[in-house]
Amino acid sequence: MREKLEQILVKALEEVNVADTKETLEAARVKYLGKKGELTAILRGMGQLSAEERPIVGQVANEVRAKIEAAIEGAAERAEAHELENKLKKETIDVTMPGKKIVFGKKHPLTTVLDEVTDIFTGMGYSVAEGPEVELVHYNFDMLNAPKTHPSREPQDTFYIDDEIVLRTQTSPMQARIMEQTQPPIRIIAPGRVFRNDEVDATHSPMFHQIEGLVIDKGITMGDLKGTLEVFAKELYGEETSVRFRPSYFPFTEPSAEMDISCFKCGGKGCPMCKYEGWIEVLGCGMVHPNVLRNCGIDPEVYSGFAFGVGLERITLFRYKIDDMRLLFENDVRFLSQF
Ligand code: 2U9
Repeated sequence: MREKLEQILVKALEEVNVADTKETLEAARVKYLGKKGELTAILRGMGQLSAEERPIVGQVANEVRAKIEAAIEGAAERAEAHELENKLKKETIDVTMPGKKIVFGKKHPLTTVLDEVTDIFTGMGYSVAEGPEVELVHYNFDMLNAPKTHPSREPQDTFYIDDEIVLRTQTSPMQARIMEQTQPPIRIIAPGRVFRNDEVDATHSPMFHQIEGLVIDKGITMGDLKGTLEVFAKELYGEETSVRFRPSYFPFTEPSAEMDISCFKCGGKGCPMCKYEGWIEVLGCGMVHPNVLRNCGIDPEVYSGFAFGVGLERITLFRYKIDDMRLLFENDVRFLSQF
């Protein structure tokens, strides 16, 4: 039995000495010292030995176990160092290689212009309000003084979810919600997506963005409207920009107007950009209709206000001299990264 033990020791040490990974060492440990290992099998068979032999063989077996364990421990340290060395070799970085180019993203032109418009109005003390794109007919039309027969209510123009719910056609419903919830003074802009049942072409899209503004307070006049929107136009298109207001009609404002800016390309002389008119239409506006104030629980005898609506795509196309709105929605990075 003693010889058997020595043979096991020699074999185990040979195996441990050549093992160079944690896995092969573990396999050797299980093979010799594990529950079903060779050394354990010998210890189990010791019952058959005579009383004199048992302590001697027991002592040798313990020495063999201790030697194998010590060898495994030493080999484990070597294996770890060896593995680390291999890993470091594999992961060597060649600092002379050229670096990988990092491609930085850019803001979409619509986002850039929206951010600029937001800066202009928050600079004048406005807050930004956002509301639901799927809206009740009540807020989208009824509260805004739109007659029951108004053509914009027709399904040819508006996307209906059911009789009472639409995809909003303007961001005005949001402003009606704000007026209903809060008492003046109110100074907000409401940017967001709006929807119209339109065919896609160079100047139309069934989804576009609007930025609307609303100011309600005591003593607000058309003079405040004109002054505010002139500051807006000059900040967005340059100090040399002039504005003019033409009478118009919206159900929710009275009087209503459209604002033109002097052509930024020809300075007002006339060119293809402004169709030789010298002026370019940029937004609709007006004094909030007393019926709208009343609908929202605000007394028109005490308060007055103005509102405006700007098409974000339209002002972005002008801003960057892009001639087709579809380019803003195709998401071709080669095109978008120019701005
Ligand atoms: C409330 C009351 C009044 C918002 C306004 C416009 C004029 C306007 C659009 C036309 C096409 C902009 O370019 S467009 O997308 N809008 O012309 N919008 S006044 O008036 C409001 C808003 C909310 C409660």
